[in-house]
Amino acid sequence: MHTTIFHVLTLFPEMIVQGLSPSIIGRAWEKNIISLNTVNIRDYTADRHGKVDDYPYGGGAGMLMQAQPVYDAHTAVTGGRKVRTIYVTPQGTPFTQAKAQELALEDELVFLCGHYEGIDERVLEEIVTDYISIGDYVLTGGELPAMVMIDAIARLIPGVLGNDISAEEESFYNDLLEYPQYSRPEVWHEKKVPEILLSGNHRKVTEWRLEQAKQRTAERRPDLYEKYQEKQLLIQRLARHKRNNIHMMESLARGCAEVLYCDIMTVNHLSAGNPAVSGQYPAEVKHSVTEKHSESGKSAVPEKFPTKGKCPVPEKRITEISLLLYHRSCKTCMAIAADIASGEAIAEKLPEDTELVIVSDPVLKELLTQHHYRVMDSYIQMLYTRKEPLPVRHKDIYPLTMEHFPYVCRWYCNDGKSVPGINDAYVRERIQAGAMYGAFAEGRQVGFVGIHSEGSLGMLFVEGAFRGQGIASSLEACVVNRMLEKGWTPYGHISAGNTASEKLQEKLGFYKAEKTFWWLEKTLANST
Ligand code: 9D3
Repeated sequence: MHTTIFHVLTLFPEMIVQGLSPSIIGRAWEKNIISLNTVNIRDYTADRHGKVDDYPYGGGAGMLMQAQPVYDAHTAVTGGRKVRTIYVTPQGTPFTQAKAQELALEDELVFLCGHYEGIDERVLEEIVTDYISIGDYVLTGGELPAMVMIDAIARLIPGVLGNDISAEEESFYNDLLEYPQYSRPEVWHEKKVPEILLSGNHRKVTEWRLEQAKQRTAERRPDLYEKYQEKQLLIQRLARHKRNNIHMMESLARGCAEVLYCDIMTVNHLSAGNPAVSGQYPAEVKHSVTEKHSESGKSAVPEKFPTKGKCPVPEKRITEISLLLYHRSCKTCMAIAADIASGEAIAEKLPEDTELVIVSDPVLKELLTQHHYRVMDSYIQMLYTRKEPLPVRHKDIYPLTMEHFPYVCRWYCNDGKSVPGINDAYVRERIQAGAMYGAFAEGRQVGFVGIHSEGSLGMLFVEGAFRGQGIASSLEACVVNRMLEKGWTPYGHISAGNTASEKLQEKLGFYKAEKTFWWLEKTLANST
C-alpha cells in the first residue's frame, strides 16, 4: 500500500505530533495511509551549546535561524533527493484549496517551520521549492500553518476520510458557502426548525438549501458570489444545447472543473433556405462575428446587439461557445470549439499534463490528433433530465471497498475488450473515492457500475449468467438516484455501437445527444 510522507522540520516537533494525532489525520497515520515524520532542527546544530540562532547582519530586531542546522536537518530527511520543500512563511503566496489539491498528488513533502524573525536566506535558496503563507495575520511561528496545510492536504488523500464519494465531490454547492443546518430538538429557545426541512420533500429541501446558500454567500462573501453568478451564466448558455453540453454543464455545476478558455460569440445565423438572404452574401460567409471574448474568467459577458456585419434582413441570432474545461484532479479536459481559430486556441491552452481530452467537434478531434493525442474510442452521450428517482428492483447493491478490487479488475482490466484507458490504478482510485457500486447475488458479487473521475456514469458490467434479470438496470438506477440526491444530472458516454447499453439507457429514460463524443488519450511524447 502507498503511504504519503509529511516531514516537518521544526524547533517544536511535539507541537505538530500532539496537534495532529488526536484528529482524523492521526487515524490515517495509524492506518499507514500517511506518515508524519517530525524532525527537531536543534538536533542537527554543529554548535556545542545547541544554539540554532544568531543576530542578523545589518542589524534589526530579534534573531535569525542559521543556515547550517536547517540545511543538515533537511539533508538528513531527503538524503539529497529532490523533495518538494515548503517554507511556511508570512512572505509566501496564500495557501488555497487548489494548492492543497496540487500538493496532495505528491508522495513526499517537507515542511520547514521558521521561528524567531526568520531563516538565513542562503539555505532557503538551496532547499525551498514553495513559499506559502496561510493568510494575512501574524502568528508566533510556522508550526500552526504547517499543521493547517497538512490537515488540508491529507484529507484529500484517498482513504483518509473513509470510503465515501470524495470530499471534493460531496458538495453540490461547491462555489457557495454552506446552507444553515438544524438538528434535534425541533424547537429550541422558541426557535422552530424551518418547516420545509420537516416536509420530507427532497426536491423542495434542495431548492431551499440552494437559496439559503446563495443568500449567505452574497452577504458574507460577495467576491465568491460574483464568481458563482458568472459561472451560472455560462451554464445557462451551455443549456441552450443541453444534450450536447451536459458534460460541461455538470462539471461546472458540480464544481470539479475550471474554465481555461472561454469564447462566446454571437453569430448572425443566415438560414440557407432563406431567399431574402441568398445572393446577398458570399457563400462562405454564413455568419458574422459580432462579439468575441477570449479572456478566461471573463467568460460570461452579457450578449450585446450586433455592431458589425450589418444584415439587411431579420435573422436568427445564435450564440456559439468555445470552451475548455480542466478537471485538475484527474488531468482530464473537455472542450468544444465553434470554429477552427477557437480550436487552435484551445489546443494551445491545453495543460501539458492532460491525460484525457473529451471533445465533440470534429475540428478539435483533428487538431488534437496532430498534437500528441490519439482517439481511444467514440461515444454517444446520454443524459437523464428527469428529477424522479428510478426504481431499484435488485436490492443487493452496495458501495464497493478494496476487497472487491480483484473482481472489478478481473472483469474490467484484464478482459481485453473493455474500455481503453481503464487500468488497475484507476479502478483502485475509483473504489477508494466511493464511486463504485457492486451487485450481489447468490452470496457473491455478480456485477458493478461506477462514476468516472470526470463525472460520467459508466463502467457497467454484469456477468453473463446473471444478465436479463434487471441487475444492470438496478445498478444504473442506484447510481442515478445517488446523483439525483446530490442535485446532479446523470449522464454517460456509451461506446458507439454498443446498442445493448444504449437500449438499456433509453429504457431507463436517458436520451441521446446529436454530437459524437471522442475520448482522446495522450500519446507518449517520444513516440510521435
Ligand atoms: C518583524 C517581522 N515579522 C513579520 C510581521 C516577522 C515574523 C512574524 C511572524 C516572522 C515569523 C512569524 C511567524 N509566522 C510564521 O512563521 C508563519 C505565518 C504567519 O505568521 N501568518 C500566516 N501564515 C504564516 S506561515 C508561517
